[in-house]
Amino acid sequence: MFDPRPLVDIATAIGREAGALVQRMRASAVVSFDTKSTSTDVVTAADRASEQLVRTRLSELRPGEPVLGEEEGGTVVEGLTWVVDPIDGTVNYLYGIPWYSVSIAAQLDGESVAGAVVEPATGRVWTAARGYGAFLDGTPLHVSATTDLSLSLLGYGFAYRPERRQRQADTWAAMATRVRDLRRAGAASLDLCSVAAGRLDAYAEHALGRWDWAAGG
Ligand code: LIP
Repeated sequence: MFDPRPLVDIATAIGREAGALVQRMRASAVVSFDTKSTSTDVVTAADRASEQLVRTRLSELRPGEPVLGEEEGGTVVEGLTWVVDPIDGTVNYLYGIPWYSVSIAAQLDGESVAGAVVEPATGRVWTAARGYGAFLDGTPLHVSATTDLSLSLLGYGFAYRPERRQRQADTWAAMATRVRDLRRAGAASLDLCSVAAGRLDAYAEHALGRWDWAAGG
């Protein structure tokens, strides 16, 4: 029977290395960045350096296995694909808000089977393996028992493109009177981990990148 746990160990080890790199770069005086789809969709030098490190280490530890990364692209193929967000929560990272991650997942035929979400700012590591549960620093996680939408704490997010943001804001407004409350923390991978830990009752965001949700989901 396929055991995904060794893939978690690899994702964790490489995620920690990349996390240490982005934290070192964060400590530098200036965080250099470019923009992508809009003037607010930033990519820092640390995003790029992190993805290059992850790709290099995966080629060493898992030679020949394809990688899909936010900054250098790639595709999900049949069989095993590594899905990488080198810094999820890039705007938080740019502003010095300590809620960002290095997110690495292994997907089998497009379905996540193993993942690690590393928090560089705190050193915390969220892990999961299909069939073996989810953990924060080795402690088992459990989702909340909330079943009533009106008593649910809902995590939410917004895309970068204005037209999509408006539709998301309309949904956010419509949900505001139907749930306990809303939270927008800015890193989907960690927000999904919060659901696993019962710190959010649910998370919703339209049109997330696969790299945003692959490990946290
Ligand atoms: C971010 C997501 C967040 C979403 C942001 C952005 P990035 O990913 O984690 O949930 O609301 O728009 O997509 O760009 O920091 O990797």
